[in-house]
Amino acid sequence: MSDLAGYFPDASIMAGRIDALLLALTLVSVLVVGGIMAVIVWFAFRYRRGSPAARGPAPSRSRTLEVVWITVPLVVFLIIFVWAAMLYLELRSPPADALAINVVAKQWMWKVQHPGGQREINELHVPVGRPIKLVMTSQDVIHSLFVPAFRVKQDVLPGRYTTLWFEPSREGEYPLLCAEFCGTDHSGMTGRVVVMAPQDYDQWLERNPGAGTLAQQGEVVYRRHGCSGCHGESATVHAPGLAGIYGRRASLEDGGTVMVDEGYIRDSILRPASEVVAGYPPIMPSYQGQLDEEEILALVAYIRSLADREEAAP
Ligand code: HEC
Ligand SMILES: [Cu+2]
Repeated sequence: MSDLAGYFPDASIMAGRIDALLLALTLVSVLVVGGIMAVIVWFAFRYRRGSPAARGPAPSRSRTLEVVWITVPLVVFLIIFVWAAMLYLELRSPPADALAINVVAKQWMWKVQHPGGQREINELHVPVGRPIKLVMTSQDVIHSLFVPAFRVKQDVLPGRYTTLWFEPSREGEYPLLCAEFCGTDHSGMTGRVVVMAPQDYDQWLERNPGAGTLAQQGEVVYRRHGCSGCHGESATVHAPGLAGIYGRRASLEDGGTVMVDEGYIRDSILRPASEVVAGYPPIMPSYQGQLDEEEILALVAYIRSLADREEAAP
C-alpha cells in the first residue's frame, strides 16, 4: 500500500509490510463489528414488539455451531499473531551490517552522533538503501523516537540503550517526532530525517567534519579520564585489556557470561561493581556523574573500534 492517501509517505523497506498487517487487522475488525451490528439490527427488527416471530424455547445446543465459532476465530487470530510476531522479530533484529548512529534525547531536542564524528541536532541525515541502526539514550526523562514515514517508534530511556533500525527506501525529508510526553515543550521536540542518495550522503559527511571520528573523540575521553592508567598495556594495575572485547562474551566473577555490547560497556563504566569480570579485582571506580551520555557513547565507539585491531588496548 503506498502513502496512505498521501498522508503518511512510505519510505522504508518495512513500511509496506507494516501497512499490510494494519490493513488486514482493520479489515478483520470491520468484518467482525459489521457482522455483530447486522445481527443486532436484524434481531431488533425481527423480535420487535408485536411481530409474529416464533418465541418458543431456543435450541439448547448445536455442536457444529460451537465448533465453528471456536475454530474460525482461533485460526484467524493465530494467523494474525504469527504474522505480526514474525514482522516484530524482524523489526527487533538489526542486520549485522547496519550503520550505527547514536541518538541522545534531552528536553527538548534530539542530538545525533555519526560514527565519523559528525554531530547534528533535530536532524538525521542517512543514505538511502542502507540499513541504519540507532543506538539511543536519554539524558533526562523518557522520550520516544517516532518516524511515521518509516513506521518505526521506540522509547528512549535514561540509564540504558534502546535500539531501532530501518532501511530508507526513498529519498526525501520526513518528520521526526517525540511520541512520549516529556514536559512543557514536548510538542516542539520535532525534527526531520533527510534521506539522501549515497554519494550525496558522503558529500554531506565531508562537508560536516567533526573533531575526528567518534572513536577518536572517545580515545580523547579515554585518556582524559585515566582509563588507560589501568587498562593500558604498561599499566601496573591488574585490569583486563579492552581490545577485541566488543561482540564477544565476557565471563563474570559470579560465574555467568554476558554479551559485550553497547549496554554492557556503558554499565561497566557507570556501575562497574554490578558486573565484575572474572579474575579481576573490583577496583574500577564508577564514572557516574563524571561523563555525559555523548562522552559515554564516544567511549563505547572507541572500545568498539579496538575490536577491529590486532594489538592490545593502548
Ligand atoms: C583503577 C583502575 C581502573 C580505571 C581507572 C578504569 N578501569 Fe575499567 N576496569 C578495571 C578493572 C580492574 C576491571 C575488571 C573488573 C571489573 O569488571 O570491575 C575493569 C573493567 C572494565 C570493563 C569491562 C571489561 C571486560 O573485559 O568485560 C570496561 C569496558 C572498562 N573497564 C572500561 C573502562 C573505561 C572506559 C574507563 C575510563 C572511563 C575505565 N575502565 C577506568 C579497572 C579500571
Ligand atoms: Cu521528548
